[in-house]
Amino acid sequence: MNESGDNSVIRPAPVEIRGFRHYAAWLTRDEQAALLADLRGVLAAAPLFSPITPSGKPMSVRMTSAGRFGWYSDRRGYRYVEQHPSGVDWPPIPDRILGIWTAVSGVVRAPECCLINYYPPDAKMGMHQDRDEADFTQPVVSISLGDDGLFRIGNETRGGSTQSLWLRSGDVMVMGGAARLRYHGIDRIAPDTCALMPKGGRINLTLRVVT
Ligand code: MD3
Ligand code: FE
Repeated sequence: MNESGDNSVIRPAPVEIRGFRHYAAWLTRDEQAALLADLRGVLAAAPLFSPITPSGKPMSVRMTSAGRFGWYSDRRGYRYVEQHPSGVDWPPIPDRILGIWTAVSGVVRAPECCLINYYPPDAKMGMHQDRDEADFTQPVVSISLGDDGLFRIGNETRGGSTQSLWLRSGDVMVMGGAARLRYHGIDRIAPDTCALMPKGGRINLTLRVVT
């Protein structure tokens, strides 16, 4: 029996990069497909939308959330809100996703937000910090599905040297400790690098404790 409670899968050991723990190919192909099926249910209840940045431009990444809180942005700024823009509560975080948090996060609190980012092949996400949460001792866990994404990790302040790595379908990352406040972003997606999703693109799930 391994950490995630599955006795038939040998899980890779993580590689440490600037304080991030990168578990390459943590999820099997079958688990990725099952996760995608779970997400179809979430997306049916809470469809993807294009957040507007405080500067007034729509983000190229489309988003939605599951859990008590969802991440939201408009002209008034970035924040967590308790309802989807349609007015409905965010759907619950699927159990399979909570199981991944339990296996890798190393903390006892449960995630309160599962942000679902969908990257069409031409989308990117600029360098930023995740600092809308109340407790930075709680890690962030990220799960990648679909096409490869070029992830860039910097420092706790803007600028300085950065390191890049490709995030592939089934990879899991844990950002804890000093890495929690590092600048990071997605420079580009490599189109048609994964057959998991019929129309291509990349999905990233980020699990966070918000309060
Ligand atoms: C480092 N998402 O949603 S996941 C985000 O692939 C975000 O969609 C990217 O950055 C994506 O905020 C990167 C890796 C990640 C996620 C959260 C972090 C790295 C992080 C929080 C703190 C530090
Ligand atoms: Fe982020």
